[in-house]
Amino acid sequence: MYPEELAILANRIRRRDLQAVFEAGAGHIGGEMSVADILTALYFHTMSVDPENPLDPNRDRLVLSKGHTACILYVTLAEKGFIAKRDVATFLKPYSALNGHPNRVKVPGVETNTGPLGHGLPVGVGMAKAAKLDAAAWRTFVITGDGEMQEGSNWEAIMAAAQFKLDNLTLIIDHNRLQQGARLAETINMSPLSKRLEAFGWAVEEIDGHDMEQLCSALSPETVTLDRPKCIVAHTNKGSGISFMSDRVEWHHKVPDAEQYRQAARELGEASN
Ligand SMILES: Cc1ncc(C[n+]2csc(CCOP(=O)(O)OP(=O)(O)O)c2C)c(N)n1
Ligand SMILES: [Mg+2]
Repeated sequence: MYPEELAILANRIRRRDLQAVFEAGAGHIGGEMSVADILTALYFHTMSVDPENPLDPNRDRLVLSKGHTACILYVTLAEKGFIAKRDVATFLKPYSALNGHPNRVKVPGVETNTGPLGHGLPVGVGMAKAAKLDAAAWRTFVITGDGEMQEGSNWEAIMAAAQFKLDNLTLIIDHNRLQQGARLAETINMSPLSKRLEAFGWAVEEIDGHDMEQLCSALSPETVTLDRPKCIVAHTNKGSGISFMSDRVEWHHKVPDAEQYRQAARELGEASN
């Protein structure tokens, strides 16, 4: 898929996510809008996965460590064919497989359960190490939030990945500068993330996390450095694509009312034309 097509698809995924959160009356819409382009690039450009064979041993793996944004992972998996599109409407409903955090037992395509922040990267390091032990070619991708990088477990994993020379591991940090109730800069300031990762022995690339061309290039195997794990610091906007949510901390967990929903849908609709 070309970058322009990917951008249109990402926008459709945003719209479906918005509708699901509105109808469910809960979700993490800000962080879902910020990660939409990253997920779209991974599933429709970079990763080798087969919805007909979700447990193919040679598949690439994605761990969405910022598991609170599960809804947009479900929408993306539905677009890719892992789950039925009509099932997205069951998000958060009783007996639905589509819970507030992703569950690998319930949802095909989900590689590991996430939700408690700070655990996806350690799991991803284990996956990448396993591939190395098997001399297998598949790659592991992990997406974390930037606030999530305050969790100490991530830094143990970062050290281990460098020690194991895991050049088959790519960490994408969704760097939207906001966490649950505040800005990172006012909580524990992680900036500059790139220098920190470099100091730990990683190859680092900083990109605009809403630019499909930059995303595709940074995710491609040609831009991997031999023997080094890679970190993509993706500069994003929480609430990206919806003017009144963009870069606003309250939209971490807020749900739009009917009028806000109509306006947001209008803006996303216009952006795709
Ligand atoms: C260990 C742990 N502590 C607290 C939470 C509650 N929580 C859910 S989302 C969130 C903020 C995450 O911020 P960030 O990682 O920047 O994600 P994003 O901005 O992409 O939504 C917190 C504290 C959690 N899920 N896990
Ligand atoms: Mg954040």
